[in-house]
Amino acid sequence: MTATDDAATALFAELTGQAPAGVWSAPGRVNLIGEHTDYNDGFVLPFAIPHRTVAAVGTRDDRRIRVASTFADEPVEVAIDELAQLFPTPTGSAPAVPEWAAYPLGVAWALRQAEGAADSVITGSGLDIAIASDVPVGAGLSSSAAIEGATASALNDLWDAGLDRTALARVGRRAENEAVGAPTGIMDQMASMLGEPDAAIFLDCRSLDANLVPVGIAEAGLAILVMDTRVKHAHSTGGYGERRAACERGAAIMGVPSLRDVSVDDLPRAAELMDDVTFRRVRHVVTENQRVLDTVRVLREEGARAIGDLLVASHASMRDDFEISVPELDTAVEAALAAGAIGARMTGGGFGGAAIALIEQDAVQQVTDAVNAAFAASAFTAPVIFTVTPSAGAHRDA
Ligand code: GAF
Repeated sequence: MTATDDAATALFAELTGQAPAGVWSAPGRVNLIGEHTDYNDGFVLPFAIPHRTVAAVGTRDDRRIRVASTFADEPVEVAIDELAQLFPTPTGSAPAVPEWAAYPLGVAWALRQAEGAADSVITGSGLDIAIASDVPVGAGLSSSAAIEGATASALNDLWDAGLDRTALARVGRRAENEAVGAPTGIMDQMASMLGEPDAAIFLDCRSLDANLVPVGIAEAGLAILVMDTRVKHAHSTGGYGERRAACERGAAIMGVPSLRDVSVDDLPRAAELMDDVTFRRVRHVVTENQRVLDTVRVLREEGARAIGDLLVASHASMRDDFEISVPELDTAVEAALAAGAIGARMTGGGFGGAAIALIEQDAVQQVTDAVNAAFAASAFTAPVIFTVTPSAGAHRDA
């Protein structure tokens, strides 16, 4: 049991006066490379991080669900049969429950309708769910997918739904899209469900075929540094949806179902057919897909030390073509590289959040100091900097 397991279990006891029937957890993620490619049916290469969200859950016999969290003042309680009136949240509206509660309640709603779920989900018992987490919120490290993964794993067991990990990832994504109202892809949920120690997940977001790629970071004497800029972002508002719409526009102009079907060789024709902004959005996605494929090949053939240039090119493409970086992210990347990082890039949806740097293990302090100094020189809020290693996906802890 971890400290976060203990926090969720203590909250459950405070809420119910009892011990939970079980404790489930799911991790956040770092994306090594492949940004904004998931909803374009493309390729991504994320890995699960050691930070986890924990759900301590027990059944109750009145067909009501109560959710409580260490980061909310009050629990939220609804009747199971009311879920279908609460969700889906109409496009552009706020959820009918506090946003944090829309994640676990949205999972319960989506799981009851999931394709392939056993009929027992319809008669499933009421639940008390107590949530604790050490995944930083709003840092681009998928705290949302971690809540969804922990809750979906618990409900899958307690309601005997019989869903596999990919189906549970789909449940989480549906909750995020339709209950919370964030138009995200499926990368984060798949990373949180499928993570394994020492491996990244090479995911084809069209087929959902997932292959583990050993990253060998520690063996190569390297480390991955996360630099959380503390610029908060949210994907239910603004820029994320606009980028997604630009990608759909670009695919329509090219006459293909999604940008996955556009290759680097098609880019000159794309440049002739569309306006400059749409073209640059398309060029990011098309070249980023190729960079994921190249990174997987280089990792397998040459090892982690050889992927630095691909990470740097990915960041430049997000900064210049997709325009989802912010000055704090650029500063973190530039300062890390100047201090000797092998590669660095922002990770996640952008508009804030975190960047990662691939560095020598013995350079952790040097790079940390350099990034802190660069933030201080620009009068930015001090970043939070820590190392991560690829870790296990969702599981039952107790
Ligand atoms: C966010 C989304 F949730 C993912 O689906 C993905 O699109 C990512 O941004 C960008 O790669 O994390």
